[in-house]
Amino acid sequence: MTKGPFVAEVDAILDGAGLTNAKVREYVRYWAEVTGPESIEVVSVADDARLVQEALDAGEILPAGEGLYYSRSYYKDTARSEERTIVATSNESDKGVYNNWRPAAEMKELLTGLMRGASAGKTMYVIPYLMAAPGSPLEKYAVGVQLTDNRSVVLHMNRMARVSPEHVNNLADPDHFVRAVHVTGDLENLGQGTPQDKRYFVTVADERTILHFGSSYGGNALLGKIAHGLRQASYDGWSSGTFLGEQFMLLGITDRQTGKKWHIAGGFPSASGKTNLAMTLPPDALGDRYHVDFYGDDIAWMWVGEDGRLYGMNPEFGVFGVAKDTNEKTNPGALDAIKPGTRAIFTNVAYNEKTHETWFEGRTPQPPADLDGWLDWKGNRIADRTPEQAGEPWAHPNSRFTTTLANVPNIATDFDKPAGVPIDGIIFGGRTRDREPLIRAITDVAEGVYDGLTLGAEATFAADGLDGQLRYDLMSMRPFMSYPEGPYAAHWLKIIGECTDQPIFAHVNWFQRDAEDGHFLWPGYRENLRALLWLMQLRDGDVSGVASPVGILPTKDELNLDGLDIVPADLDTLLSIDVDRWKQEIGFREAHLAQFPGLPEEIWTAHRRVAAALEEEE
Ligand code: OXD
Ligand code: MN
Repeated sequence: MTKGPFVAEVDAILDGAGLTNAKVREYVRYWAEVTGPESIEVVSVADDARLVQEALDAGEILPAGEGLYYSRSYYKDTARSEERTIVATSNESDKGVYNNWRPAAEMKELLTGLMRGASAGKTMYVIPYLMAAPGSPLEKYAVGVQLTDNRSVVLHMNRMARVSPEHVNNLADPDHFVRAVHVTGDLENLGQGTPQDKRYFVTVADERTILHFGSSYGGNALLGKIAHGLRQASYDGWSSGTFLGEQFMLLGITDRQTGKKWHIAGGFPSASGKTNLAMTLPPDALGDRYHVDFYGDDIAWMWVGEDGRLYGMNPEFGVFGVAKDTNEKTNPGALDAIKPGTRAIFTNVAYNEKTHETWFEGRTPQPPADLDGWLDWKGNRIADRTPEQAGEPWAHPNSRFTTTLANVPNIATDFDKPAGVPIDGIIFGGRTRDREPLIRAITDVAEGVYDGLTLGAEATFAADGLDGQLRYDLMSMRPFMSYPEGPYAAHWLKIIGECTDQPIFAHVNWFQRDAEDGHFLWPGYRENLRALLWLMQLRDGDVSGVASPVGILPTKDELNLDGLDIVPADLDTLLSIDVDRWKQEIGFREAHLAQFPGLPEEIWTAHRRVAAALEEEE
């Protein structure tokens, strides 16, 4: 084949960067011809300091203190867009309730059209990445190459994934990598939220190709994270029959007295405290005895190890955390992870153009008193606000910080271990003011999976929350589902069923409130460890709890309450269930599950068993 001038030029760039995988080169050439950038650059994390300087010089990011950076995204581009997110395949039977399925051929044609020539005048960055520790048993599912025309996206990827050409050069199958194409588009003319919306965030799951057009916000633009790490991974895990890719945090607990170490993974719908729990520290009174290790705050891939245990790992290399309400009480570890020198990037928080400080709601009880130099997340001067605007937030509610895992002070020393860690417990927890006790443990696998499928949290908008109904968010994967819910449940039963030493399941709730005055019954935050310790003791047979129709609850004596001041009546409520409320909940759950064709019979059996046990309760 004779090479035209453009192809020869691309080849020279890839040679210069040492990118030798012929299939990757072909992919880069193909999309360079479609998107038409002015130049191409292959990225490695070693280039980060130079790229940061270039982005500072270009005004794309701003200095935010020593070794800290600030970025602002277009004001209509600040969050994931679920309605614009699609999973496409060539097989209509992949259509589920939540995956927004469309035919692959149609989507590829549409996206190619939108992307054609759309990177004109820009640099196309080639980001070879790995969503795993090198040597992981799931490494072959973790390889990807993102193309992006946005330098700030590169800086974020350098923090969120392992980035280097070496991750894609010597693959056993050179064609087995995720093709992840990101084109920003003309953000000011995309009709966001209108009938003419041009944004499309498509995962062509059976071709392992991601095509995202029309955003530079992390959740839509960092393709290693949500599109690959969750949607593609869960599809790969299912189609290979070998693993689960879930929106789960992962932590470890060590009992220094006995030397025991446990690991817990868990799914929490948004605004239910997942990141804070993942990074939690023990309460002061238990700090001498227990140590908590942080592994991951957002994604876990889980598989069955040779010893018959469930293993898990966090495929990410960083944290893309919600800034709002991060403070010394809620998450001191996160504050350490974004302190000067960490090279963290803040997005859409408030920024002081004179002092380079940042601030977001909940960082301190009150915003800075001296308004001089402060700009809100849109870049407008706070001091110029009219009285009507005075109450508006300074930071966007979905403003973020991006930092590497290693910056979190209690990062596990073995977080990078390719073998992953054995999982002892899987927990689910949605923010609910009633019905859910502090913790209820579930030892039956089908009942545990059923509990994950019926995970819900209080709706955040009044309109969604009819009659105290929860917004169901199965396994906290609703926005990331890539294949139908029936097979999804069957795949869960298969993977956990293959374990000869199965993890225990549990449902937790840190947010129960008093029915009369609304106060939180449980203090939350670091105290949450007490519930997890009980769960691990139950798994080890050191406590036995009391049976209830919806699982095993701790007795008051079993829960370690050393140093905790809690009103006895509140504790009674936290450790009991409201049978009438649960009977009503069962009806809601039935309607929720009935949407999913092909749900395994074991799940319906578990549902009926819980319903019958509730009927028998006085
Ligand atoms: C999310 C995230 O949107 O983790 O869930 O950023
Ligand atoms: Mn998430």
